[in-house]
Amino acid sequence: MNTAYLSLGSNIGDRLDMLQEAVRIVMNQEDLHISRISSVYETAPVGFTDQASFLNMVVEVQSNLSAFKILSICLETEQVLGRIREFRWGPRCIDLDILLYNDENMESENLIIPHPRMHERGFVLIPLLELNPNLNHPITGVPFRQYVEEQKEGVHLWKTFDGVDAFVHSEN
Ligand code: X6L
Ligand code: MG
Ligand code: MG
Repeated sequence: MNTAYLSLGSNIGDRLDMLQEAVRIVMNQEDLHISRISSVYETAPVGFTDQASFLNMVVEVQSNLSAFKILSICLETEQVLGRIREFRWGPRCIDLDILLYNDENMESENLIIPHPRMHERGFVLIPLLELNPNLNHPITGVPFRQYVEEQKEGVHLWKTFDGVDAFVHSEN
């Protein structure tokens, strides 16, 4: 069994509903189980800053699937939810990224793991550390909690749910 962590983000439309729909689609895949979800955070946009604030969260996945198959599930989920890519770093109704796949380090044309900039992004690190405070960066070996110190700005706890089922069934 493999453990992966996925980062989810939305800043267009009903942002919470988009996160919920994405989690529902992913958890309905065969041979893949969402074991835990982080709280939802409201986060200031980074990269391209002149856009709406995001809701971000991280989910922990258990699966026998390869990282490539999980990537295709992420991209298909974005398609099903109607993602339109207008420009790099621009607004999106839903984004699903693979952060970690076990402690593996892989670089191929369309997939790099660990996610190359994850240790520079508070909106990724804070929800990830909520799920697993003792994770180390698979390449550098540095605890992620050491990277997060200078990146807490603009990341605010928005809502906590009592488990995966409570999250996907919550009405808003
Ligand atoms: C210098 C240059 C500093 C580029 C930062 C950071 C670029 C993050 C892209 C960067 C740079 C990104 C989200 C977001 C995006 C999200 C929040 C990206 C890709 N996605 N901001 N910005 N949440 N809060 O999910 O992550 S665009
Ligand atoms: Mg992203
Ligand atoms: Mg992405």
